[in-house]
Amino acid sequence: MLKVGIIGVGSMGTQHFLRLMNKIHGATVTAVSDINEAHAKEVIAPYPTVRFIADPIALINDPEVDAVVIVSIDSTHEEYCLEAIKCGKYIFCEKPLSASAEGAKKVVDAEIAGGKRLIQMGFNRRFDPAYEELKALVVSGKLGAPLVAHCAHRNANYPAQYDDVVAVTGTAIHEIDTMAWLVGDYFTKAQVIFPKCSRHSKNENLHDPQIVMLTTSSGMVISCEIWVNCQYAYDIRCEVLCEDGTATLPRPSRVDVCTNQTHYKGMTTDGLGYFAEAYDREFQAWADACNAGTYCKAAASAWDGYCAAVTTDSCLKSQKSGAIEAVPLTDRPDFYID
Ligand code: ISE
Repeated sequence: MLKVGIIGVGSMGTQHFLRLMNKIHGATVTAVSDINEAHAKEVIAPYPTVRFIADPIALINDPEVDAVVIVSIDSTHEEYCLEAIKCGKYIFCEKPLSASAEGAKKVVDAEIAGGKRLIQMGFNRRFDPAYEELKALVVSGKLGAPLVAHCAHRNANYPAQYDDVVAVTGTAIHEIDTMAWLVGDYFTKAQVIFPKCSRHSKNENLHDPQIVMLTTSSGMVISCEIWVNCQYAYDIRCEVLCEDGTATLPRPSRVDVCTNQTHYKGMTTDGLGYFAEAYDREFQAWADACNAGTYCKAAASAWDGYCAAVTTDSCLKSQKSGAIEAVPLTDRPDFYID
């Protein structure tokens, strides 16, 4: 049984906690840490075997913790990954791996120096059945080579502190990792374009929506619309244009309603619920791999986390310059080739 320590039990961390306690086979949570002690104690109260450990570094070093799930605020991920690598413990790290490409590189270098792949990144869409089907079709070549993709990442409503940086490092990063994985290529150029700003944008530090344009090394162009206060629902879209046809991510199946001369399907605002199956599958794959003493090949590695951080750094640069910025990636080291 894999003994897991979780750092951060906000809304996503709490869901990961409940998932590991109730759904995932071969894993259990033994300890939890959070800056909000009262809240963390409420979350674990129904589970008397789970301890609260105030200091995340102590949690990582605890002998009753074999593996660490990092769901704390983004700026802490790098430090906790480095500590867990030092302890030789398995890590499930929510994105981003670090707040900067430089920080992400330190984590990659530490993992390589330790000689064992310990990190699985929480890029959940790699485990979403709809995305898996889309990727399988695109890479099969049945539609010819992919040329262009259009993605949309829409959140209904975000807290006022959400800004342009998080729009890239917290939201666009999903499109960045997903599209690199889906088309099996990486980016050489990135640009962020600011269209007219919505009146629902909650402060002057957030331009909403924005469009992230990515060019891959084969010349494919990918547009990612990032709209975090779209108001109407959580909505994820992806259409890939190939030489002989197009492939579109299916919408979640919902009841088709006809009433009052109107025809509609409901939508949700709950992003965590939208991808619940993907989260379940990525955690089961993680627990199985850790219990087998290895890593999950289907999941994103620390190197993928680093590539995403290099790309988000270029996007942040472009938000300021308005220009097309280079994505300065080097070749994948052998350590990360499966
Ligand atoms: C958040 O951090 C996520 O991971 C969600 O999947 C995404 O929809 C949201 O925009 C991010 O802030």
